[in-house]
Amino acid sequence: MNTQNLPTPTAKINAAFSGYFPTWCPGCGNFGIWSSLKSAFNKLKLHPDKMAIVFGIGCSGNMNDFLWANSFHALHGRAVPTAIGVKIANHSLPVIVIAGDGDCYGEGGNHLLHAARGNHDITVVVHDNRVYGLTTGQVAPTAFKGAKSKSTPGGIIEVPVNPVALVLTQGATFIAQGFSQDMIHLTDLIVAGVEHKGFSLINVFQPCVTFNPANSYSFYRERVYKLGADYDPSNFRSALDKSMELEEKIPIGVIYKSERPVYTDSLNQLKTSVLAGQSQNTEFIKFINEFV
Ligand SMILES: Cc1ncc(C[n+]2csc(CCOP(=O)(O)OP(=O)(O)O)c2C)c(N)n1
Ligand code: SF4
Repeated sequence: MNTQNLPTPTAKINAAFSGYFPTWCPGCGNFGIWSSLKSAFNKLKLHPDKMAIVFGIGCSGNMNDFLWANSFHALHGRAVPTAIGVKIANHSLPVIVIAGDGDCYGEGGNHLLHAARGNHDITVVVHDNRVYGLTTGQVAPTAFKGAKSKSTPGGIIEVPVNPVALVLTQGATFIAQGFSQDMIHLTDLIVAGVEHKGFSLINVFQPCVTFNPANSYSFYRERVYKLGADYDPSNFRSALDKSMELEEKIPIGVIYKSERPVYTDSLNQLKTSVLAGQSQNTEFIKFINEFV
């Protein structure tokens, strides 16, 4: 790779393009999410050094190479707990997770609900393509009942995971849904999610044009509708009702927003300074060295 193409780290440059071009299939919905994230980070004036992104494993997680920011490519299913660790180490940093539905709702599902319970102040952006893209087309947790895939040739038996209802009932304080083709709308949702103090989930409908032709761009264009000004996202019951709109018509926009203390606000150790800058780290290093 020609490193001359990389952006120079000056104070004027915000988190954006890394200089590496995506390797996704032509037409993949990940392109729209990538563009929206870059626009959102620039709108938020987030310098790459002043934020942290944790990526899952998947086609979605491969964005690690295409965005320029402090980042960590976590194990599959472990992006959320890694992000929580980063946030506790430096709670002044905006921390964002970028991962697939397999990563967040399958192998990492347990972590997601506990992140919501704790109101950990992280923003989780899920590429919901209803399939395992990177491993070439096995069924994912959000696939519709009966969906056929490489791993379910006779159709999936289980009902789909409902991400919005799941995190809503576990205490998430910001929940939104977007569509990767509507990039301006998605950019605004990402900005709002990062600005929100507390756990935020943005579930993004992302066509996988190679392994999931059933949930195509036209499938979503015919079904998604934007929540209007008359919708009140602070109403838990309304949000629960919206979370049940899964197939015929699908709401996009901010579905739920509320406020309660975030996890790190309750830790006395973090009252004076960020953990990463505190002196006990020296003791910690001494402690670790006893085992080396
Ligand atoms: C611990 C672990 N389990 C399983 C895998 C294999 N694996 C890699 S990517 C993936 C699924 C990716 O699907 P998803 O998270 O939906 O992301 P996408 O590729 O669709 O963006 C799996 C099962 C792995 N790498 N590590
Ligand atoms: S396999 Fe699907 S999700 Fe992965 S890059 Fe191709 S279209 Fe995108």
